[in-house]
Amino acid sequence: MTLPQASLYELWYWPTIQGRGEFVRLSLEYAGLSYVDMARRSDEEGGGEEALVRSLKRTDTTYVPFAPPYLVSNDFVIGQTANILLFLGSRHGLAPEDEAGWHWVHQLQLTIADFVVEAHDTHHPLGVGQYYEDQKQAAQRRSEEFRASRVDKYLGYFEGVLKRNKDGDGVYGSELTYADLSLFQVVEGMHYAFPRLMQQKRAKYPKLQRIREIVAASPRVAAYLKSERRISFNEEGIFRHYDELDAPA
Ligand SMILES: N[C@@H](CCC(=O)N[C@@H](CS)C(=O)NCC(=O)O)C(=O)O
Repeated sequence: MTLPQASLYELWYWPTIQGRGEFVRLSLEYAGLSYVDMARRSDEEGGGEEALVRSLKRTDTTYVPFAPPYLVSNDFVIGQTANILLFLGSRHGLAPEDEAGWHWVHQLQLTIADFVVEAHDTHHPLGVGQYYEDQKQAAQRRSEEFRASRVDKYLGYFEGVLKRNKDGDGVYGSELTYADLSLFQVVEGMHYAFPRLMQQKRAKYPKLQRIREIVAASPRVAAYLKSERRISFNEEGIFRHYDELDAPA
């Protein structure tokens, strides 16, 4: 497969949301890799949602992904967020080189993926194909449980992982990994979606707050966050703010 431009990678993801694509964007940006966010191009240039959907029927590879995000490199096409990050991390210095560390960081990324599903299901507990407005009651009940037990279970787990690493600020060793970039995104997303809840919990998770600050201040990510490439959080993505789903005032 030959890329049309001098870019290393094509990223295919929904053009108007951060969603799961953001975990990939953050790794690409942090590592300073050249990529084209394909569906964010204009319709004339071959971008847009329809182009993304059409691209999933691609015939130039046998490795057709099930859903976005997916990445195209000169070698192959690769889907599933955690898998893409494992690939990028291994190739571009964002994953441990030793076997145990390599699997450990992948394991953490898969746990983040589980958390992302649960965060998404707070506003869509009955089904992705139905409007939020048609499942508001169920969303309230689901969010109550999420806030009461699931958030602390996951964030407490990640805080413990960070605390146990005595060699650096991230989840493993002295260097940041793709899982640290993903934890930044999770904390950002949670603050956007559940601002009151996260304000109450802030002091419980100093290591997570620290990794959030470190990633945000890293020069390439800082430039990215200020750029037009960073799509704002909104009510189409995974982390959505619905005031009624947040902790009571
Ligand atoms: N496990 C996959 C989930 C992919 C996924 O659910 N993608 C969403 C957008 S975030 C999508 O467009 N899904 C279409 C579908 O499931 O029909 C991953 O982590 O990449």
